[in-house]
Amino acid sequence: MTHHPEKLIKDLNVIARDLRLDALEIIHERGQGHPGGSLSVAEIIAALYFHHLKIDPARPEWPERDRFILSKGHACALLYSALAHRGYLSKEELHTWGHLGGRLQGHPDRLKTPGVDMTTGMEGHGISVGVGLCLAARVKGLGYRVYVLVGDGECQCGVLWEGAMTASKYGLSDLTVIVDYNGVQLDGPVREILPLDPLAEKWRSFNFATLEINGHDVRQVLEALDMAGEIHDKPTAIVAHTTKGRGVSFMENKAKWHGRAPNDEEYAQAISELKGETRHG
Ligand SMILES: Cc1ncc(C[n+]2csc(CCOP(=O)(O)OP(=O)(O)O)c2C)c(N)n1
Repeated sequence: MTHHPEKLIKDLNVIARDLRLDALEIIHERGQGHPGGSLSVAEIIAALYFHHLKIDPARPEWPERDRFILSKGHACALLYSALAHRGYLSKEELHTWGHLGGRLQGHPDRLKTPGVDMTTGMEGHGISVGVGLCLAARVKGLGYRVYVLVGDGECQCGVLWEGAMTASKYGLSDLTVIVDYNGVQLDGPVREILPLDPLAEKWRSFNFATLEINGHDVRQVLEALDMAGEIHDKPTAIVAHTTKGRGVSFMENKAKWHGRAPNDEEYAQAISELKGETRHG
């Protein structure tokens, strides 16, 4: 496994913070969006887009590029922020999110936004498309890998497990599923609505190599992604324990902040906390 230098970890943590700031800015500006599930995936997306993925922003359709599917498409404020920081979009365009006729739709649209590999928003389907992309790579002899980020609430969708079974049937070792296990879904805690535990065992029983990590620890994220690359006979699932609303005290672990934009006062408080100026609660 590669050793990841301190500087890389530090840089990725700064990027994760910047992505949170930008995501909240555009959610606030637009007056809608999904702060909770965007804030929970900042380190995962930073690690992927700013280190791990084999991508080239100048060639978003490069056939050999790694694919990333944000299956929990409602968290696209964070993804769009990453695409802007990584050079797929300008910072100005980031502020056109949701504009009629614009390239940044309310949920990710593969046909409109450079850097988006699957149109998502209806949860449950990212793994199945990821399976198709992996099989296509085999047929075409292309050497890319496919990463699918799913929500824990999303793991309640039956169709997700159909995709998982198929990935396992074909031994798709180029597929890595990352579960954002933040414990909260749209209207309450996952364990109360439809419990998933033991989640890692579920993935193991579907014949995935399965790792459990702290999804806010950039080093653990990078190491898990590396380990997935060393498995050659089956797909990998990374169960990443995270906090919904991570970094903003009054949003953390609150279903209320699943799909609601902050007002001006809440936004100012959130930004000051993310910048490390204040922390309430
Ligand atoms: C098939 C489907 N059903 C319902 C929804 C509406 N919906 C949007 S987000 C969400 C909750 C998702 O929870 P989770 O996957 O845990 O997302 P996170 O907590 O990470 O934001 C729901 C039910 C949807 N997008 N797709």
